[in-house]
Amino acid sequence: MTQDELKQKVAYAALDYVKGVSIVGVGTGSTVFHFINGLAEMKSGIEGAVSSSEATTAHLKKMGIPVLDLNDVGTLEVYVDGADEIDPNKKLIKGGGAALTREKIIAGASKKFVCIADGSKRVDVLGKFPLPVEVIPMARSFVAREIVKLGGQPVWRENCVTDNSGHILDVHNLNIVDPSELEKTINNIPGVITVGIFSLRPADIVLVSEGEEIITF
Ligand code: ABF
Repeated sequence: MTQDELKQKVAYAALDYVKGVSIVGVGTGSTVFHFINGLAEMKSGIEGAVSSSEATTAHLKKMGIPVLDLNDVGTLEVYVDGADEIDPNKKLIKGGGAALTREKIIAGASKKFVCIADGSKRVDVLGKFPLPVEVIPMARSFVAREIVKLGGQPVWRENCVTDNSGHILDVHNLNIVDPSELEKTINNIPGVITVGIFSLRPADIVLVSEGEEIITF
């Protein structure tokens, strides 16, 4: 199977978790792209979706799924999203698609976070994938210097402006042994909008496609 077929397979497996749910939180990325297609196919019973990015909003609308404002719907039953890295404790690195802030908001507002990915995203220790950090543009250099003090090597993702008008630093060379601690530390640097470690609010269920198999943990 190609990587895209693996993404589609796991995305369709996640449809089991949204049966009977009227409003679904929807993440961003190429795996979620397939999930939205699946959602559109089984649309009966779905009132609408809360979207984590402009790209997801556009695809949801194209597939005929109403997009709702998080402020109008309260707590969500289920949020389905991908990840860039997943550790054995369901802690994640996200933000490769620059949608981390809205993704973290929806994860926080959801009772159940179902993470979907192909097997290549599994790691023992987070940090091989450069850690995305969204920052207020004027704080970019300051935040970068603070991150250097923590041992990381930040690289400005040039030509990337997020849906919230933020900039992204991709931090290389971090071996994230205590993800919750590092999440709090980076969150506390003035000018940081969101750090792409999802540890304080990890996934609740991870579905991973490995060949023909779907592994759940
Ligand atoms: C988003 O989609 C991100 O947080 C993450 O960067 C990405 C996952 O990538 P893909 O599904 O395209 O492999 O949820």
